[in-house]
Amino acid sequence: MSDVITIALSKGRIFKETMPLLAAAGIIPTDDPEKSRKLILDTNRDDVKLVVIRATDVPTYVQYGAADIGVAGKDVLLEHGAEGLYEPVDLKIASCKLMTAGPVDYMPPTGRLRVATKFVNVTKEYFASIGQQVEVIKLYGSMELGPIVGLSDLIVDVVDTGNTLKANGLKPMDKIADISSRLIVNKASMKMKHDRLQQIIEQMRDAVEGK
Ligand code: PRT
Ligand code: MG
Repeated sequence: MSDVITIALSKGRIFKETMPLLAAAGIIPTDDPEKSRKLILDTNRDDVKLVVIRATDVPTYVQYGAADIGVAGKDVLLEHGAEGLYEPVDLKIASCKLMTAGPVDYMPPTGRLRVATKFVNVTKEYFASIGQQVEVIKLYGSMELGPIVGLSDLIVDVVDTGNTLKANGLKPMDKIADISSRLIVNKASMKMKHDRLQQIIEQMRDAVEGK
């Protein structure tokens, strides 16, 4: 039904931290994503549904209009490219840093630097921007293993407390970007469902700013 507003979210920290902001916009899910197997959650509003998907898929759903709006980490948006998306509000949730990291006793290799990451595009751009030739190795998770098993010299990953790096004998090195989650909006939806979307955007923005 084209009249429905669909909001794309991932489980976990983004879902948890987005709930109070959605509540401020008068939207409350009637299913719990951690308990339910449903991928489409109903809300207190007949015209609003939530789709709960992988964090990295959120920009894709919104880009193609499968969801009208969504919440995605800036890390995911940088990697995706954010084509066809508006990014009207920094929600200031799920904050962390996108960083390079390496062994605590890191020594640069004599040959070409190898970097393991799930952020292939961002990593290539970053090292190009500092004029360093690298070989980027795509992984889908547990990047911290890379340097331990000799797969790579460095990794690029998001870091919050740094405890995961430390527990694996790694240290944070250079910051690539400060990260927080952003509200993203499909450009066509913004025209077609303008008034209702604008209201949700404004109410979430006010909630972020503590108004
Ligand atoms: O889990 P899945 O593969 O489905 O996707 P995901 O890992 O991208 O999703 P999720 O829910 O874990 O993260 C969603 C978003 O939260 C990310 O895109 C980031 O924008 C943001 N975020 C904030 C983080 C962290 N903080 C964070 N600490 N995402 C991941 N982490 C990881 C970190 O890489 C480390 O492995 O959590 C672990 C603990 O971090 P430390 O530094 O506190 O030890
Ligand atoms: Mg995760």
